[in-house]
Amino acid sequence: MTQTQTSSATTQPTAAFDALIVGAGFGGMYALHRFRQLGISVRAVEAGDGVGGTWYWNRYPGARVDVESMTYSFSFSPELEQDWSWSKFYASQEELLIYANHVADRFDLRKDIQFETRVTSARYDEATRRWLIGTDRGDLYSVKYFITAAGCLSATNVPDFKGLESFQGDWYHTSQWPKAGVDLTGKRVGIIGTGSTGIQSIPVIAEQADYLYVFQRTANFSLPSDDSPMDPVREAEWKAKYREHRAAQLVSRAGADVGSIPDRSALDVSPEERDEVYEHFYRQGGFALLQSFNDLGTNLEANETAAEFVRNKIRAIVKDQEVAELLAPKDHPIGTKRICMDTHYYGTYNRDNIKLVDVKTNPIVEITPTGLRTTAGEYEFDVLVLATGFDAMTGPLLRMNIVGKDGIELKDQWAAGPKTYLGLTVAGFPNMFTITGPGSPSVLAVMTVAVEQHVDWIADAISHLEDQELAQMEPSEQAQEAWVEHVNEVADMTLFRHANSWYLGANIEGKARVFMPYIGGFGYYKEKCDEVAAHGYEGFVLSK
Ligand code: N01
Repeated sequence: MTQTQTSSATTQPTAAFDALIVGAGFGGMYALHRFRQLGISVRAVEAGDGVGGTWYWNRYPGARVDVESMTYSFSFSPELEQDWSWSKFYASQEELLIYANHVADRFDLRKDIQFETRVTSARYDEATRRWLIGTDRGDLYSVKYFITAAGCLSATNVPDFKGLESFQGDWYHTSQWPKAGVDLTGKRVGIIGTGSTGIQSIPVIAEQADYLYVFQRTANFSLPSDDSPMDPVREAEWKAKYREHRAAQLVSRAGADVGSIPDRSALDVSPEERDEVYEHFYRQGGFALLQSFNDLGTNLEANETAAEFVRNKIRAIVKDQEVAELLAPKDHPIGTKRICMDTHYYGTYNRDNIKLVDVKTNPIVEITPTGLRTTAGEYEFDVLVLATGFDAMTGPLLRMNIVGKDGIELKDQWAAGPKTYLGLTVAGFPNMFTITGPGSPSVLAVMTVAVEQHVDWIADAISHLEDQELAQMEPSEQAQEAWVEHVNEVADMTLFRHANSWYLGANIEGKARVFMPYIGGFGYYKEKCDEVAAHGYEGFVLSK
């Protein structure tokens, strides 16, 4: 196994490893731990100065996970599971970052992570059958295996607002929030964006700021999330039965052990009974409401009953009915954009220091030195917050300038949308593995479960290659096409194409509209991956 320091001439590799992992979020951390066990030399490269990925970068006020903490944690170490205690049902960003750091310390990960280093290029060298990975620190690593764990929502989207550079106050993108925090006391704040991030941060910012303008282009559905402390009884039950819960997660639809699946349509019951069912699940908080009936994701008429139930909740909470109507989404079925989870979001609009500005009807014209101008008027504020999201899924990969065999650039290969085999590999890019890549359940599954499944599969594939003394593995075009077709086919069975979402790349100008994650179910997907491996890596070309 190679781990050598070599010369530092610019075109010569500066060091060689068997595997290089991009990113030290949850995926990269587990990959590092798991690959070390294979006895290969491995290095992780991370742009931040610490571990944690999403939870390292997204320090905006109110940041919190939308999956129950007991579920959203690593399963690879039963000792870790037993030792760790979450203080809340849904952990805050702060607690998740502490957890990530605990894992890094506990498994001594930091010594193999190069922090404050961003991968800027990756080129497959066919002569040596190795990847050459360049960084913004001048490294040029030669590696056999190139593993991307760069996250699905890590490429920040700062829209090209006219005049942004002229703004005289401070502006922040929520995913690059300063570590020291931002004191908004006494400040007039403007926030653009009402996705999950905006919806989580608006109530917290409104409490601190003197005045808050919310610039909303599209209203989103948000459901209340449970902010209560961890129930010791529930924690004890999970800890006693962790293995059973984990096994259930692995065969589930979205990587979460949610109990029984409903077997009836929303249209099979009376409106009164339906609303009672919705009320029951709404009170549970989180995603539960979307699992009230079996056809909310596939039948527009059924979906509309749930959407209207939530709109009525908004109308009941928000006192000003004009504001309520603006906040009530009417342009997409509920659940076809990532559902948001909030704490007192709608109630925040009853405060007297907040104003909702409709920038769909009256679009933003420009950012001015003192605020922002729409086609209807001007707004003055001291601090601008951009909660404008990400170039999702493909963004983090394409920003690395990846070049495969025959000099083919990934950005060209994916110009009409990403194509992968199992969301794990790409034809023409041998020995490159994409943890939670497009075409895998990724953002539609609990992330910790999704990354562990991918890392385990990749580790087995690497073991196979090493044991058989094989030089490379890449999917055949045919296997890739068949998988892409299947990914599209299952997406077409749902209502997801009815929304202009980042799942489809619709939030980025010029980006191809392709439904990127795999929606056929995590359990089925895992089975398929296992089957491919069990059949000698069916669909792959393995070569000496
Ligand atoms: O980003 P988004 P996000 N002018 O893309 C608006 C995960 N997450 O960071 O919809 C005006 O959803 C844009 O408007 P529109 C979760 O998976 C999870 O909020 O394009 N507005 C939209 O309102 C989530 O889905 C958690 O019309 C502009 C907003 O900015 C994903 O991350 C918490 C604009 C962007 O919303 C992304 O969420 C947070 C423009 N030019 C995030 N450009 C939890 O776990 C954009 N917008 C709880």
